[in-house]
Amino acid sequence: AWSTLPDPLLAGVLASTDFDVVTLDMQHGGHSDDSILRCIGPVIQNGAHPVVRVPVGRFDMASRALDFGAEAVIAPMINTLGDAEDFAGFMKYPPLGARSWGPTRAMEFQGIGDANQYFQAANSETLAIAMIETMGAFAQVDEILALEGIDGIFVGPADFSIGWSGGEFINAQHEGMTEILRELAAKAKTAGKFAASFGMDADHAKSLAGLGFQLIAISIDAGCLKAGANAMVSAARS
Ligand code: 3PY
Ligand code: MG
Repeated sequence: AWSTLPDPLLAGVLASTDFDVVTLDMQHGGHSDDSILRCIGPVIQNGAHPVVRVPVGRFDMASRALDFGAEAVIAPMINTLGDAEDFAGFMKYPPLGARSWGPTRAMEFQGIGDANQYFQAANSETLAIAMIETMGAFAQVDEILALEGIDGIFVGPADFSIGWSGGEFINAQHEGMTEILRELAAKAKTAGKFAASFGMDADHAKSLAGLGFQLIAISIDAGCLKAGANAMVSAARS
């Protein structure tokens, strides 16, 4: 599920549905440092995995999101190998990266009292997900996937369509991108990583699954609310 309305009650409701994951979106959604801190708890308490998408280049926030209890962080616009290395550096403790110590909330949520227990597991149990959504990123995706500190990629089909069309249009569901998206999911698998993406609706999500994507968002919170409300009102009126 994709959370853009920055409210702990709403994030908790999303987490209580059949979605496995709730992503709190700081890039295009309304989430802030404060709402991330307040929403991760209700997501966990309602049985879903909390993920945070940070704003472009805010790798400091990636570390904070992990400290606050996020299990994975999605970084948008990772356009070069250097971007991916910087992101991984903020996500992983030494010797892999340079994350600074302070996961108070995360340890509380996981019921861990011993600092070393968290420290030993953190690099493998919190996931760094690099967004591949430009042609520059596509050109370097093999190198990005080969980085030990990057656990998976997230293909942003909307931005990707802008680059793929040479700035001609935006269409996250353009059929012409099918093979390149299949290729990206396959590259992730070959590298021993996973591929995630964003479905505009249920049918789009299904087609992404068919291309090999393993973690797929469906619409955004406001879209789910509208679709559910419209379906109920229409059924009642019919
Ligand atoms: C994109 O499609 O560009 C995205 O970032 C999806 O959230
Ligand atoms: Mg995008």
